[in-house]
Amino acid sequence: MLASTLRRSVKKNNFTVTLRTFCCTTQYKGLKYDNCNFEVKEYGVGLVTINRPKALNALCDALYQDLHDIITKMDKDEKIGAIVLTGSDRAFAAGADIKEMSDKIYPATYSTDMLAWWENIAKVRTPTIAAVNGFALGGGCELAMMCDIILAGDKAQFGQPEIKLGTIPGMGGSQRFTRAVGKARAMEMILTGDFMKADEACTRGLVSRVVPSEELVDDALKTAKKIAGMSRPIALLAKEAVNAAFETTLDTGLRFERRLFHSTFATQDQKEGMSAFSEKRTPAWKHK
Ligand code: CO8
Repeated sequence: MLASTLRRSVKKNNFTVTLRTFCCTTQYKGLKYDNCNFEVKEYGVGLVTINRPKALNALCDALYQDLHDIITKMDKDEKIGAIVLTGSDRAFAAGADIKEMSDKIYPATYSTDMLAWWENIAKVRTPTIAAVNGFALGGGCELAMMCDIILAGDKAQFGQPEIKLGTIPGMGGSQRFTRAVGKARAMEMILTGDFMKADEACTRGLVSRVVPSEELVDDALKTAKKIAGMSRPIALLAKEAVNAAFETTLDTGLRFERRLFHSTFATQDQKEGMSAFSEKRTPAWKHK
């Protein structure tokens, strides 16, 4: 009853505001974070905006807790089919918080396995898009690379400048950056600390597309909406298949892909998708 009342008001009134009200009546009610903002769009997309402007969105521990909390909630929400993570026009994130890190000593970094928890963001099963405007440096670049797709605003800059601080990437930069752009360029970037502009990042395959920075978040939301409009279990299988390419030999990966492909025939959505094609209509996914 409540939902249908709200859905009616959507047609007459302001789309986003009304639906946000609907979302706030569920598991997101009253949630507020110090270091990020979020919205749940009616079309099944979660938008998380890193918000620590004084430090160019530097990734402090409290920011991790906030991000992890909201992204985990969204990941568990069966109404959400894609998550967009973004920052500000000036910075997606300018790295780990240098001031928070500077006094740490080796035994504590090792015994707490410092930074290992950030890998939880890469383990999210829902498809994720990083919408990067401004700086994505150090941990910020690594966080973007934990997402499934990176879209860049035309003024975005990527880099792993840890060497200038007397340290090295610690959250995947030496591995994911190298896989994305190849050894020679990754080596040059990581050894010099130089930044890479959006166009080059796109040419080298680090980012999927470059768009005018003012259109970036809308573009990312549109892409996320398209993904969220697919069958949820099939999208998860597709994501798992692509990710396997980074972990296995070609032969094992091909077999894994084929097994996942076979498993799609156990879903109602495969029947629906193929029937809808034959009947020249839009599929009505059951997400089963
Ligand atoms: N940590 C803490 N504070 C930061 C950071 C950071 N990474 N980056 C910027 N800030 C702060 C500045 O200290 C400054 O604060 P204040 O006004 O109080 O002095 C404010 O943000 C604005 O910065 P700037 O005045 O420097 O702005 P500019 O436009 O002149 O320069 C830059 C922008 C080029 C981005 C510059 O701020 C910079 O070089 N920042 C550091 C970038 C960097 O080295 N990043 C890598 C950090 S190390 C790292 O990420 C290790 C990875 C391991 C995993 C991380 C897990 C979280």
